Amino acid sequence: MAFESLTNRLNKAFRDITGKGKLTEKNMNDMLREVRMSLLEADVNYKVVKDFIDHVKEKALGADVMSSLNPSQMVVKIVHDEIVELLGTSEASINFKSSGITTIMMVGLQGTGKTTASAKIANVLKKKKARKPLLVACDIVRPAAIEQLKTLGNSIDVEVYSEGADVPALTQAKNAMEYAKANGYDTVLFDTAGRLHIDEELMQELADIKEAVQPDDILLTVDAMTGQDIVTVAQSFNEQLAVTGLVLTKLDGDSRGGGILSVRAITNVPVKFVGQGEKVDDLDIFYPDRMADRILGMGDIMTFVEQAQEKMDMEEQAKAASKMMSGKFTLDDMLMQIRQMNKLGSLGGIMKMIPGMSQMAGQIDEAKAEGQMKKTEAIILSMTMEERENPDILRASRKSRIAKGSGTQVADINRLIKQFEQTRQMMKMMGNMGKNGKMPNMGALMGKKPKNNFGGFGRRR
Ligand SMILES: Nc1nc2c(ncn2[C@@H]2O[C@H](COP(=O)(O)OP(=O)(O)OP(=O)(O)O)[C@@H](O)[C@H]2O)c(=O)[nH]1
Ligand SMILES: [Mg+2]
Repeated sequence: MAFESLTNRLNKAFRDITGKGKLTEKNMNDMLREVRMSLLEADVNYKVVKDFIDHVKEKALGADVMSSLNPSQMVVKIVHDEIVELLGTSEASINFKSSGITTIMMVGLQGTGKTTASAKIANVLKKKKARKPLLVACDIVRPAAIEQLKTLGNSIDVEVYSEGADVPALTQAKNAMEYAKANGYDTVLFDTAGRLHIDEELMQELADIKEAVQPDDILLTVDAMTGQDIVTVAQSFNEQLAVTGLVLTKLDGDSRGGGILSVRAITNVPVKFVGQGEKVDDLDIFYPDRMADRILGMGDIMTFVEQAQEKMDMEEQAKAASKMMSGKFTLDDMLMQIRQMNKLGSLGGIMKMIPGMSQMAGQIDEAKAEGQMKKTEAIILSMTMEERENPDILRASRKSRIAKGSGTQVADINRLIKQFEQTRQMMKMMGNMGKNGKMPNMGALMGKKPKNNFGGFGRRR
């Protein structure tokens, strides 16, 4: 299993730090040292490691982390995000031509998986993208190469174009384009020959084919087991051919993972696919965040990361709360609050996280509260922006329009407006108390109006 030891070491580093209640500069440095060692041991390029650690440090020392509810978890999240960054933040796909035939050229060193990947990609395009692909056997060097591609093509029911081993690859590539045009193919994949090392002859052959077929994508297959050498190989292919995407192969093997983490960072070429086995179905579109999850090992760590995300949402709430306390709270803000709360989970669960409100959590009728929130949301959504900003303009005719629009009664709207006014008043009051230097006791304030589910949450101390 790829990354196994990297995953284990990172997990240990994280466990050490999250086990400690408080984040100090020392235990953070200890953790980062561990992370650095784990990456170097996994054979990640030293320059990539250095930049990685610098970025993490910079972000971790920023005010955001230190002020957050659980700084240790936040640091783990930063490491996670930074790994996603390293792998490329967005999913990259095939550069399909908007009209005409899309051409994809596969290049790479010998045995890295070009032929297999050609068939795998053709299979994905046919099954998932409803394309009509044609495979072209441009490897006439290795005797069995044409047969190999034909066998693979057969198994996925994709035609293979070949004029045999005696016609130059370049000629065949050109003829294949004519053939594709004449026979209604919309995507042509060229499987090319590999070499043990990069040499001029190979590069010239590839450059000629490139010139002839003007590929929309030049995909370089790199074997995940290669380690750091991947980087050098990828760099020189990229310099000479301007590679548009990487296919990481043999990720099902026992790779240490280093090459994968370095190659994208150094070449800046996105990874488009990952090969995970010898069969034609063993190919995945590359998703950086999923790969990061895999490297970090799901389970524990992901829980930390998710919790940290929630904490960040809470900080958003705190910002909203300060707006509320200045008395500038509108129905639109209320809507945001409701949505934020829905994202966070059950009302009782949220209240438990808020200082001073945990005792009340048990008293809430969840189902009723959820229903009420949905109703409120529907009502606000039926209002115009102007009405949300200034509910005073709501007269009978507007109210009945809103009631119709939201499937509620005018009485519901009156109730909401009353509740909103109370919340706004209370917020203002709390804001003023805060100004006097006395922090209000949220629980006591809320306790007086247990029916009001909306105001006041999210304020941290
Ligand atoms: N386990 C595993 N094996 C793979 C994967 N991709 C390719 N292989 C195997 O690696 C070997 C080489 O694959 P090919 O597709 O023939 O590689 P190539 O780059 O076309 O090789 P040449 O044409 O000789 O340059 C074959 O035995 C494949 O079955 C993969 O993702 N996982
Ligand atoms: Mg091959």
